[in-house]
Amino acid sequence: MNQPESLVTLQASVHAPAYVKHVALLAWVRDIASLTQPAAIHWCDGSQAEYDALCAALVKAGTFKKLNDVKRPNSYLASSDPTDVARVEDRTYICCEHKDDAGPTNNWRAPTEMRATLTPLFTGSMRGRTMYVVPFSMGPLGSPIAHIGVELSDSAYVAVNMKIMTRMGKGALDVLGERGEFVPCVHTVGAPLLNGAADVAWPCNKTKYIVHYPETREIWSYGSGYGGNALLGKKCFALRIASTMGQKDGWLAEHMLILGVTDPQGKKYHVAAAFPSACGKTNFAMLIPPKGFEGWKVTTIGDDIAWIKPGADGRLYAINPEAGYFGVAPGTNDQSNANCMASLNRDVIFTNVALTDDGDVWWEGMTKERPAHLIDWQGKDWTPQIAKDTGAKAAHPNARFTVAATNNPALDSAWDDPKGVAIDAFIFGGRRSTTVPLVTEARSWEEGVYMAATMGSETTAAAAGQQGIVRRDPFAMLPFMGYNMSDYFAHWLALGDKLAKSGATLPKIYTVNWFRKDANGKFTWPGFGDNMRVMAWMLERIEGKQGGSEHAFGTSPNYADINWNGSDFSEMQFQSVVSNDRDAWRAEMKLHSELFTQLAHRLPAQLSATKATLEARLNT
Ligand code: SAT
Ligand code: MN
Repeated sequence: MNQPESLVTLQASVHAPAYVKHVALLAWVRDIASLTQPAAIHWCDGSQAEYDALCAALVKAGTFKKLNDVKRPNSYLASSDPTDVARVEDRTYICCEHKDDAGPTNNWRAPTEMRATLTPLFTGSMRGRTMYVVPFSMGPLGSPIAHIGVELSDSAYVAVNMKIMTRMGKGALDVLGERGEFVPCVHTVGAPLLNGAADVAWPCNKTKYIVHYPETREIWSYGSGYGGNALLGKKCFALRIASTMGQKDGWLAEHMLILGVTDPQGKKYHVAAAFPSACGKTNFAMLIPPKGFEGWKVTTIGDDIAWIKPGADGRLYAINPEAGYFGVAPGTNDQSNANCMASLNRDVIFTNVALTDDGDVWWEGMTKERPAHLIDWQGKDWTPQIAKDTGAKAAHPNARFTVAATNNPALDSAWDDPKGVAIDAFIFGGRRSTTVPLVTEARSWEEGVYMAATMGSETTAAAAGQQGIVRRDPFAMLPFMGYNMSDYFAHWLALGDKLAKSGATLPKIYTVNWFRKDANGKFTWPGFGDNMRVMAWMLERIEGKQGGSEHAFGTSPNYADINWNGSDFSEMQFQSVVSNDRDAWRAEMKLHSELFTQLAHRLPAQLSATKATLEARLNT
């Protein structure tokens, strides 16, 4: 078939392969190229050959080091600029027409104002660099739950990470066809190479903007090459933009892992769990049941993001929109997460971990014995003595691995199923050294939404800024909400209402806290595999087969309600992780009040009513 002449001209001007037939895509690529003025355009086909060639080019550029191919085949280490190591929440913007629609928890600018700020920054921002056209599908190719995006980026590091993290390349363009809808994502490191200037290993800019226009479904990211700032399919699309799509179309985009649990009788459950960044989602998603839980099996569907839609049967079906894991390396070891360690045996991109003398990687907590010598994440010599004297970390606390889901030995057989899996329980957890008990079952959907909405967590290295500060992190979505937080609570309440009215059984809602500490600052609960004990209690509760004690906030297990096979966790220790201290909770409720004051403008009345009921219970 002859192509219309205009299409041929467009393809030629943006160097598109002949298979690209989407006129609006071609026109957009041309427009962004004329704005950012790259030296070349590369259309990513997503092939292994392309991945290998880009990685080789990154090695040549000094961005990657190839690791010892015997110890860690086909793997690389990237060391970032020391100022570009985490998401930048204070530089992240939701730019909708009305400030109220972004709500008080988001940074807001009017779209016209933000465009006026960004246009000069993006003008010529890719000069001297290649612009990669990165088409990707969030979700299984062609799934009715999936959506397509195209990222234009001047970073080859982004292109290769997107290959692992998404279904990237020609397959996504095939789904898009000639007229399909895609979310346009523009990313530049903001470091044009002028007059043939030499490049640096990790180009970036002191000025950073991570910008979302929910109404036109666009993402513009400037100045950072790192993680969620630059891999725009992840937090920017799959959470911030997708949450607004879900609000409009009746579904949920959540910061949740998804796992399958099969009991010894062969009955399979699916659980979705929300935790803030760097609070153990990857570990929980790959959990290996402990001694005493023979016959139980946990399998991974996703470790970070869930897209959840009501099915015709009234149940909630979840897919993992991603295809890989961008997980925290420090603390990962054969005890904490053996499945993860096995996933990392080959085909990995590490960012900001340390390099061993034999060309492998190391991070704090990887082995009991620390290596005698390393090159740290900033390229400096590191020894245990230097660490002792200066406090220098071998790996950055937010050092990451990027690896394909298919490397995970515990991958669930349905992980790529376009239908998704039906969710039986939602879990919400924060990182709290005090106050919040190990596990609580909400008495109702509303009470569960209240507990998720008021969740607090101590901040981690996943975001730039002070660490260890308790902040409210509703649904673990504070940094990832694309619209007004109060409207989001209302969306959850309305969805529950609608499903209940249809006669469906709603998933049960639980809150957990693996992170209570004792007087010496040590974690009391062993966590990791032992979290299975808590999960088994939840699943037995769903079956109506397990007891618990009701308290002000819901139902928690008694010591005897938990399976302690193979554990020596004592009843006294258990009491110290499930206890509800009245004074601590009164102080906590004040923090809920602060949140509700902040969100008052559109806060659903049911949540204030639930709060009043809980407070009355607390005071009796
Ligand atoms: O950098 S990411 O946003 O991808 C990781 C995280 O903070 O969860
Ligand atoms: Mn995350």
